[in-house]
Amino acid sequence: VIDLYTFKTPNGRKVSVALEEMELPYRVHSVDIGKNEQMQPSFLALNINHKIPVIVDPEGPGGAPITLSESGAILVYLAEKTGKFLPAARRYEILQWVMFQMSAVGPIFGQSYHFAKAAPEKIPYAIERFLKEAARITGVLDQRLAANEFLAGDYSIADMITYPWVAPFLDLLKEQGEFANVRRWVATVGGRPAVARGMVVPA
Ligand SMILES: N[C@@H](CCC(=O)N[C@@H](CS)C(=O)NCC(=O)O)C(=O)O
Repeated sequence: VIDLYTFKTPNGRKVSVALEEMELPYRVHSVDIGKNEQMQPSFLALNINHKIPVIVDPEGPGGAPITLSESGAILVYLAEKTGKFLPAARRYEILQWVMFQMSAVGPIFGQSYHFAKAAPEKIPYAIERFLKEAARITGVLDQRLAANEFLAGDYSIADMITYPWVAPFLDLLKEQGEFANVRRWVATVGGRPAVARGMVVPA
């Protein structure tokens, strides 16, 4: 059984969605980052970068255990372990969109949320800079999804990794654009039972 260390955030839910989609048995360990539990020595032993998600798979490559952080690496690992959602024919396009998520969608949406909602001080320059960039990135996804049902060929880890950030953010970006193709894709991906199950982990 895979141990998943996670919390109710977009980055954590990428992995619970993937585990549900791949039908891999897993055990959930909630790490409350609101209470700084990620700073406890027992968690730092799993990830010196003190961030969820982390998985521990006792049956990793070559049968040896593996401890893995960084959601992009985790999703590639799980896809290769199961042979699902990363087909060879579309591998590099899927990885392109996985990396777009990891380098653009996640970090910029995270900063947008921080400055627009969480920051103790409202800094108009920062709010505008990050919301504008989040809207530009969503516009890129919208263009891609205008001509494609999913981000890269059939439904893949690229969609699983992007959905948990984009679905809750459409509301924050409602003044920045309509993003009709992204909305259609959010409805399709969000309608998958495995996605619905993964998005409520940890309970
Ligand atoms: N690049 C990382 C980002 C993970 C991340 O930002 N995790 C946040 C929660 S969503 C966290 O654990 N923050 C706690 C901290 O930084 O101390 C990934 O994709 O796995």
